[in-house]
Amino acid sequence: MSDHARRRKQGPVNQQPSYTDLQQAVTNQSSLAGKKSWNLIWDVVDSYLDNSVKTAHPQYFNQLWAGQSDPAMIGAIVEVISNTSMYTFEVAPLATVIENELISVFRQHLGLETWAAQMTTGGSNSNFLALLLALHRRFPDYQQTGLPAGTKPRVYISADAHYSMEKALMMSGLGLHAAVKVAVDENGAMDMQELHRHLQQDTNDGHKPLLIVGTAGTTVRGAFDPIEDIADAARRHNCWFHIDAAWGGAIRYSTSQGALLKSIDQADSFSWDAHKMLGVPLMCSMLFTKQHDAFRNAFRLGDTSYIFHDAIDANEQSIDTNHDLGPDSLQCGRRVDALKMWLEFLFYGKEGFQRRIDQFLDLSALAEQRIATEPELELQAPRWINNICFRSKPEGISDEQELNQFNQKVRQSLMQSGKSMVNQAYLNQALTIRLIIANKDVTESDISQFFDNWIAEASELKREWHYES
Ligand code: ABU
Repeated sequence: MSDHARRRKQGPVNQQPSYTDLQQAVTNQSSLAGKKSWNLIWDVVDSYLDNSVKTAHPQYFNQLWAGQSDPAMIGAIVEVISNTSMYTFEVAPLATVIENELISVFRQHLGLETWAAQMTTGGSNSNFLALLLALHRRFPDYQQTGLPAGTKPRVYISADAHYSMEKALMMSGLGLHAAVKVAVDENGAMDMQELHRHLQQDTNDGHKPLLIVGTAGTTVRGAFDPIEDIADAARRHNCWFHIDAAWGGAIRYSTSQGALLKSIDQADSFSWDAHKMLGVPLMCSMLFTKQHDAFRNAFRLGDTSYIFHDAIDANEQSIDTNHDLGPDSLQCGRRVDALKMWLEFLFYGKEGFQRRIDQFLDLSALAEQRIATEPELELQAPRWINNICFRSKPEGISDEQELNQFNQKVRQSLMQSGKSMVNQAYLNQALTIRLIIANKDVTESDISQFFDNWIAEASELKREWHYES
């Protein structure tokens, strides 16, 4: 296993196997089931790891998470060995204490010392929970009766916000028609004039503004919505203010950019995925809220006497049952996501995290400089943090559709050759290459290598392009 872990940082980043080949291999494995063969198990382990994308590779820039860290990886393996669930102290004693301590450490790092917090299954889940908290505060009978008849709540998100908020609206029963997508400015941040206009218009039309979601680090541009202005608007319209900082939360550690999050204590809730920039294995997510009884009010319900014994056994001195984390969670079974993060923190400490985030931002500045010096590359959006949005703009190709096709092809060729993996997205109608620097092992030479790879592939394609046309 350790051999595999080492190899995941070397060689091609991706084997790009075909679906048909993989399906054939898996079907063959299936036909060998039931023989209690350890050889089969190890063959599958080898095949699985050999055919996985090497997300710890220094040429993997594809997602908002990357890399591999030994303390965290050990935590993830130990968590599976212990195989327990976070709902009761009874079955997860040390895990409960570690989770509480980890939350306390992160509260302190983020400057949210007095807030309540819980671990969730991911950023999408945190955003859904934030919506439920907002609903419970506004409609105290929500648990029993759902929405009062005739109420038309509205939820405000920026046009660049993560799609999970729309799923949350669907799951809550509010439906997508409750979503108001607020336009963004030229830097990708929520346009405050537009937000005010929508709030006023909706109030006039009899809707109930319920929740405003500000994003701290949008998925494509890495933009930060104006926190203080949104907080002010939320106060004036009696809205819950949630900050989705799944991606950008770790920027709090940055010595140069940490101020982007300086006013987060003005929000009602704040979500953060530590598995993104802090590089621990997925998942490791948290939801923080200023409203101390919010989790209890929203999530405590049902007959739980079969599992949470604190009410029943309160007088039995011999059983310590007052530390269960389950009652305030939306899940029943829940993994011990805290352990891997706890080991990572113990190993690197706050200073280690600060150095890591500063390094991401330094390398991002380097990438930006390289783009500026290359005549056939262009930066497509101002850089906020460690998202770099660029594209090739080769001489002789000016049609926007053709540029989209060209850049998509370069990306695909790089991926197919296993040289580099980088993602694509759209900014308005223009395809953009989204380079994410979130692997603590990436160095300056890896960034140079990435651009060398990109430019070589683009030059080759440009020759073919002009030849064919
Ligand atoms: N939860 C957002 C992750 C998306 C990405 O990795 O690009």
